[in-house]
Amino acid sequence: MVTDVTDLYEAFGESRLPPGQRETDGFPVLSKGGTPAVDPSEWTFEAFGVVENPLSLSFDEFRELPSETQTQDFHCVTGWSKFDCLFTGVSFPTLAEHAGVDSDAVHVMFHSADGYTTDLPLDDCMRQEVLFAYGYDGEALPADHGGPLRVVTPHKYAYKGAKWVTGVEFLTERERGYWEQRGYSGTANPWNEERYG
Ligand SMILES: Nc1nc2c(c(=O)[nH]1)N[C@H]1C(S)=C(S)[C@@H](COP(=O)(O)O)O[C@H]1N2
Ligand SMILES: [Mo]
Repeated sequence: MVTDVTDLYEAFGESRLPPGQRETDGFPVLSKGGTPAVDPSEWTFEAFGVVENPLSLSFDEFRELPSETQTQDFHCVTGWSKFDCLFTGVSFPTLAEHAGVDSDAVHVMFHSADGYTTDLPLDDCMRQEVLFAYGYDGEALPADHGGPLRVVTPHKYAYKGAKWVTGVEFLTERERGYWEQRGYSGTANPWNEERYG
């Protein structure tokens, strides 16, 4: 079963294509450096910070979590958007439930194998369409696009979606991620053109 969430823009703006964006057919690769070598058999995923049940999962264990497949749009802050991406993975709320997030958690930091980090308010993460994705188009997520596991955030600019994600940290106050420390928006709503600041 595939859930189509490409209508989520209706909660944010008039048009499916956010202002200042152009639609692209391909799927560009955008990374701050190269693609890190991640061996899925060595890889572990951690959920930590203010949680009752810190998680440390192998890739096989991660894939035993309840999963879903969604059709989503993808908006890069540099100006391209890709419609109708088919991602399979575990929703953020499902993961948060397994970790038992404490009631004083308000913010989230995602950590990646290439040293990348990105942060979001917890409320912006607790949405069904925020996925820890290991599948793309019915296949394993390609390494260039963040395989074995990445985050996707169709309601935000895509820099909020950490590729090669190795962990999610629950915080009691905001900390800033890689691009957020360099002037990019903390909230990154494409329909308000929250690119900087
Ligand atoms: N770990 C990591 N995640 C990352 C990045 C990165 O450099 N490292 N770049 C971000 C940016 S700016 C974008 S637009 C998307 C690009 O994803 P793609 O290469 O699959 O198109 O990944 C985001 N996640
Ligand atoms: Mo981006």
